[in-house]
Amino acid sequence: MSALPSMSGNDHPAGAEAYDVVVVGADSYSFSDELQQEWNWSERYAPQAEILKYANHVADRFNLRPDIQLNTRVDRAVFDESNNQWSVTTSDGNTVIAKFVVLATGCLSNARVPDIKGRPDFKGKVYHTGHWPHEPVDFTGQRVGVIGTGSSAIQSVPVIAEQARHLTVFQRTANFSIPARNAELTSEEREAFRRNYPEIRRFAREEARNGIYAELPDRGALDDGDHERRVTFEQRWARGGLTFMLAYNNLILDKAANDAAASFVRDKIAEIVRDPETAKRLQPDDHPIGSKRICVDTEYYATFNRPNVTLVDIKSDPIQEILPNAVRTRTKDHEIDALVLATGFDAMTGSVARIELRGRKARTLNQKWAEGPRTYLGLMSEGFPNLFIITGPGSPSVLSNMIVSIEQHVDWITDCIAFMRDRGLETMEASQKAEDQWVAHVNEVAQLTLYPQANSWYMGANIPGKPRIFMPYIGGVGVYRRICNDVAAKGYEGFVMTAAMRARAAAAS
Ligand code: NA7
Repeated sequence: MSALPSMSGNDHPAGAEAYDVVVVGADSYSFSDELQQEWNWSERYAPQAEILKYANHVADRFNLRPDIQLNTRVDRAVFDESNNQWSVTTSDGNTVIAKFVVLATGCLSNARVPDIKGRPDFKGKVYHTGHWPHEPVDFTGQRVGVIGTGSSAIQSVPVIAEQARHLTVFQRTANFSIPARNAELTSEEREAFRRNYPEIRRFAREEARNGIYAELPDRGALDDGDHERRVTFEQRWARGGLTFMLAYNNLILDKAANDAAASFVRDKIAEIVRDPETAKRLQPDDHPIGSKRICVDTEYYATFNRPNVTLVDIKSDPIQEILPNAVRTRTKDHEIDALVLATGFDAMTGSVARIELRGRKARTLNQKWAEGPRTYLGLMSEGFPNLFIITGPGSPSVLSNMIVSIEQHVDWITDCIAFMRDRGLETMEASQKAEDQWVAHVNEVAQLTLYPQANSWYMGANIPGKPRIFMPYIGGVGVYRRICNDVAAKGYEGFVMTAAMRARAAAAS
């Protein structure tokens, strides 16, 4: 295994084509061995353009385009209990009748634009990192402001700083970031992947906690002395990437272990950033490392050594309004020509919430989820028959390599629909009891970790008014897969299935 390049990362493209920002690790589809043998990944983190090329290639190679209707927004989907069908209405006014609806609406696809006074009056261009233009963006000669310091900002800032006349970064919360150590893959490394794909895929699906091809050591951070621990963290830092958090098996479980990792990264920031004041501001001190999505970067902290980059701490000097040519904080007007909002997403539930989904008794999913999302296995929600969710809340989802989890859900749902067809079953939905038990289990395991201690988007904390609930399932992708398989093997235990006749009779009575 050690002969293989390490696999990690499933970040979002932040700077898009224009920046050539490197973002995604060797996440790729596993459903076709021919596909994975053919494709030549260029780098450890393929850039946005390459990922888009791959997606287009897959669509063409498997002749998927005839089955995809692009540029179509679904406004509402209503379940008709009299005939057990969904009626799906799109924004162009068309309605489609379907027996099953699968929500593959994405966990980080609903960009969040903060409501800052004066924003509409800003005279320059405003970009959200989640809606980056497809054509190249060039900031040469401009004064640019970036609001936010999550993954998207951390990847964009070094690239924008190279172009901009001046870059001002408005930071509310400092984040932990690990060097990405991106590099071109050699042909030997590519060959090693190709030869070992069966084992790589097996390991990622069945053994890895988060679907990443990286082993979790059987040691905790405090099992090592100070020197050994430092050496281990140094090795992880040198290797780079998200697997820093897998240096020990208890970094996200044990506060003292976590503190050791956090203080190692804080020391690194102090070593890299020359101005002690700026270094201090960049050192996170209000959440355990990894409890917010850990970031990976290329020269993020070093960028603050550049003379054309300023860091503004908007916790102590809050943004008051946006003027036509500046961001006004309490103490100063920071003049800018362009503004980049790297302010994140209404994660996991945001895209689903924008669709008017009506299940039994015309109740909407938003009404049902008013106190937080409720699902059984993340796959279905009681009262919404034949409605499946891909990587929904209550499944490993964003805590895992997304493609591993997406493929598992797609396979499970496909098998389930085939099972129903073979037996003449018409509806399937989560039982109330199974859902309640699963929600309790998801919460219980989350509480065993340090995750709930951060105001993260995992908790819904970045959206004003959103219920604070740890949304993904932390039990691990291997464990979760076994649970889903067991449920299926027991005839979809915890789900209620009805035959066509019975379903109609029940609806009529
Ligand atoms: P994130 O990680 O949610 O980061 C958003 C950043 O924007 C974060 O630093 C926020 O500060 C900041 N933010 C959000 N709203 C505001 C307002 N109103 N004012 C100032 N600052 C604000 O989103 P990303 O796009 O970077 O990454 C999302 C995921 O994509 C990432 O985790 C990877 O999985 C890929 P805060 O921390 O809330 O104080």
